[in-house]
Amino acid sequence: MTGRRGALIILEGVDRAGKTTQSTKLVQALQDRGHPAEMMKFPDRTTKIGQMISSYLVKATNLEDHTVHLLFSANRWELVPLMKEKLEKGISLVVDRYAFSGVAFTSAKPGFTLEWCKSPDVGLPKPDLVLFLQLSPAEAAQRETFGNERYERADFQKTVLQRFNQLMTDPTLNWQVIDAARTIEELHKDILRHSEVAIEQAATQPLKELWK
Ligand code: FDM
Repeated sequence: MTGRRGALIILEGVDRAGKTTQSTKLVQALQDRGHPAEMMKFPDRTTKIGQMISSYLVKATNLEDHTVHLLFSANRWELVPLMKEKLEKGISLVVDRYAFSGVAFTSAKPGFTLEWCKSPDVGLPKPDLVLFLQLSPAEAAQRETFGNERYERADFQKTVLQRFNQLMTDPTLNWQVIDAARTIEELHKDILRHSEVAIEQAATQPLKELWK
């Protein structure tokens, strides 16, 4: 590779923290500043695997818990060639949810360990930056009400937050916790600042593998 590679930037956080709004704003701001950037989101509901996941999330079908976990992971793996191609071309990817959501949501179900949940995602492209949009359950409750999809329940989301907190103790990853209880513009400024640092650092470093 001769040129600068793009950075892999992930936005994670509990529901209603503003991940989608912030991902969109970040891509626009990076492009405006001359950094090639594109947005992705997981699950990507447009693929065949993504359609199975989507049907499960809207409760049109039921899937066994291990099975759906592996489908979420397969949905990331099927996009890895495309992700690598873009990163190598110098395009930074801003990704709404990644393996961390995968682990946090499944391990919030009874009988699942963090280790088991992480294993199918070991070796995915390693993010250069993971932004965690932090919002307390009380603050989240003041925002609009949950929709009707699977997992959109306050008690379950509380356990998910605990699992995210466990994942964030991993020092091999560049986690940045962002206080999401502020205005959209305040959050955006913070997120943009962290992202520009990550893009600068990633440019001259090889892409690594997650949890390896
Ligand atoms: N989710 C998301 C998982 O359970 N595992 C995963 O690997 C990923 C990426 O799916 F409830 C959950 C998280 C959320 C739902 O919602 C997807 P959005 O609204 O499409 O982000």
